[in-house]
Amino acid sequence: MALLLKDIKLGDNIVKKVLFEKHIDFINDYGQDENNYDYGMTDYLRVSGMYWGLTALELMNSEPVQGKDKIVEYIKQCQDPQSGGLSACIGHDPHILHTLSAIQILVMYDRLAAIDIEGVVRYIQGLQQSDGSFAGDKWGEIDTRFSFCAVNALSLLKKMDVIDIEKAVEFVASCKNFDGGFGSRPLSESHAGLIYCCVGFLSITNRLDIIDQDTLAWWLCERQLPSGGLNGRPEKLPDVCYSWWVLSSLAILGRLHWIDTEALKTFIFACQDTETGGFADRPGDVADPFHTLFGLAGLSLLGYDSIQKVNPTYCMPQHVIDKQELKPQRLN
Ligand code: GRG
Repeated sequence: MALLLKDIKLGDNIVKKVLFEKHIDFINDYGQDENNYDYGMTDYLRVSGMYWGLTALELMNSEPVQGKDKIVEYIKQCQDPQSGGLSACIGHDPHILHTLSAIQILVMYDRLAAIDIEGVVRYIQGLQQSDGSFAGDKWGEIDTRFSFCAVNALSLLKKMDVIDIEKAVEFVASCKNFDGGFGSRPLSESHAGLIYCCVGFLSITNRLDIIDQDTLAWWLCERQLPSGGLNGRPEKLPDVCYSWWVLSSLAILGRLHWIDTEALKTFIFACQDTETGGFADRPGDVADPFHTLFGLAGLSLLGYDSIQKVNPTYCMPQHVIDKQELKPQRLN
């Protein structure tokens, strides 16, 4: 059966540069009005949303207008004193994803001392299961995203020794598919987002050797469509966020040059909203901080001038990772 190729057609008037000022204003204005309907509706992802927006600002060499103290104070209030984990917003249950996002922000701002780090370490350690996998929270969902969140956060905290790394690697290896990709659990379909998590996990644990490197890099290159954009799996539309999930994986595997980088740059430029600022998933859609971070981070990997260099494993500015003296594995 033939595969269906879904794609979009790019317009003619693409602005082929990054509209820094507009994007900075867009991020600073986003979600500032606590009485706004959208503010309440995004409670469940707030701390991760803060990581997307604040990292985007850092990559654009800018600082948040509301000030770092206010941000750190908010994060502090999201820590659950009992479990040690952090939640998406004040009063919600803790989750490993928001725990990672909080750690990333605090490391970026050099403010780790603001929270109970021992509590965080205990929380993450307690989420590891006997088969090496990690649950996202106390309710027990298992996913390779959470394995990545665990080693990402623990490596930033220099506490990798509290988990069973060998077992954790065994679980991620059991999620590898015939096409070289990885899914969320054993036998789950390969998906570029999960591949980033597994490749990132293996670069932190120094085990890129378990990857079928050429097969996986081929699968990742197959994600590029005639528009230049990348999709996350076969028969899906391109989305600017895959400029991160796919490209960072290729960068870690040392095969960034296997795709048409100029065509991808044009696609990313086309996703900018030239009126409101910010990037959307596809040209003409509504912009948001998630797609803004991953559009900018993708351009950083492609060497765009005046965007900070981003680390492909951590999705944080390279200078922050250097300061932490972290050297995730990367192939040439
Ligand atoms: C530190 C950057 C960073 C991330 C933390 C949570 C996490 C780790 C990574 C998420 C990776 C992931 C699964 C991304 C994919 C998100 C997405 C757009 C899924 C939808 O996929 P499909 O195939 O639909 O169902 P579309 O058409 O949207 O691609």
